Amino acid sequence: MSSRAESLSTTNAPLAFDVHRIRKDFPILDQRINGKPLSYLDNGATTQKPRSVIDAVADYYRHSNANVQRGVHTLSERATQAYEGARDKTKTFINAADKREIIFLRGTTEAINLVAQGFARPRLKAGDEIIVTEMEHHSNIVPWQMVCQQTGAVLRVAPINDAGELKYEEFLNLFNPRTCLLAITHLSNALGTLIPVKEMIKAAHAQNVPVIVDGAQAVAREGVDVRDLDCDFYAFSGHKVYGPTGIGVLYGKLAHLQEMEPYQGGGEMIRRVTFEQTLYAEPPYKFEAGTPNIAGAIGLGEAMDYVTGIGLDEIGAHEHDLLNYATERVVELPGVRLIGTARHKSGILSFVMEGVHPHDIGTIMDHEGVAIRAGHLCAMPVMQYFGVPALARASFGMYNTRREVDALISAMQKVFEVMRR
Ligand code: C6P
Repeated sequence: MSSRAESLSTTNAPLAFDVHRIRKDFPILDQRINGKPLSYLDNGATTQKPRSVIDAVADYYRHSNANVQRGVHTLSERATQAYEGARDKTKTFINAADKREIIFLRGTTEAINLVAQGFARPRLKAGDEIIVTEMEHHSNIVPWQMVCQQTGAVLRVAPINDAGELKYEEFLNLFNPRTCLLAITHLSNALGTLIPVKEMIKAAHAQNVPVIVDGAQAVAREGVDVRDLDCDFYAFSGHKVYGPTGIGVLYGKLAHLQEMEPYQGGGEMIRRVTFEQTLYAEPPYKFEAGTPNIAGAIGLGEAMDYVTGIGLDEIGAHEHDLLNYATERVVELPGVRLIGTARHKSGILSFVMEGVHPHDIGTIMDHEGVAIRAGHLCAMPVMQYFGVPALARASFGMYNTRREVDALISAMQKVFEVMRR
């Protein structure tokens, strides 16, 4: 890359934010795919891992591997300390009031299912209503449909407009005395729309309606303060915040967690078991049945340290710069339509190209070394709204550069070239 291109890559980023130094922390980025330098633009699906996270996981298996909470030997104490240390870090990362409010699970999907089955199901009666938005990921639709089927409750959907923004007045009009829960995304994975979660939580609480926020896409981009948001529950996945797969977090207000039913039984989650009766442990252990993903939690703690070290404001500013730059360049291309043009967006650029199926876009781009996602993005209702079978989506992470956006644009030109031959 020329030094001019290098400096262009970071023109609008804050001074202290050095994307090239950051890139060196991610070993996977330094490779060629199909003979071209890798441009990894699929961070909405999963983020890459810095060396410190990879090392922390390997180090745990090399030096401290043991089961947690049960052993009296040194390794078990070490593992327990590291696992609980990760819980402390998570508490700080999202500014929870108490570490008992942090439950480690497999990811966002499991966290939402736990709230659906453990919190909503025992409370819902036939005719009660749950509100979601039209831009939800399937993980924030299907668990609610399942609980509606089980209880006779009804799903109500807050509509979106052509820019992919929530129709706020119509959202407010959905509330009525039967409304029992609001389940909303913080940042749409298909449209990149940032919705006004804080305002929506306030509106729901004014009607005594608890709120769960799906933070899968927001947590690595916006910075989350659960006390400032005042959400009842917040769900996210470790692998989208530069941590390992198979580990995620449900934050819940302690009072809710104390009342809530566990939805899996087994070891670790009990206080006393007899054949007549079982007494459950206190939160968070009540919800962590079985041996947890200890290495995953440790890796997630390390990822949070890494992200905090770089600074979420800096990461957010850098990704906004990339999104703005990419948007400016994409709108210049004839035959390309952006899907998701909300005023408040973050990190995600979805589009369709005239006469080309998104899967072909993805495949041709891969030949150019550019990794994007193509498909329904687990958001079929969004596809239905925009009348498309699928989307192509570039999604940015802290290590992406303007040069990679340029590679994306060249790859898009290549797509037209190949398909119009
Ligand atoms: N979205 C994407 O490419 P899990 O699979 O549990 O880690 O996360 C599920 C999930 C929930 N909510 C939102 C807003 C999401 O974006 C995701 C995961 C990936 O967009 C995979 S479909």
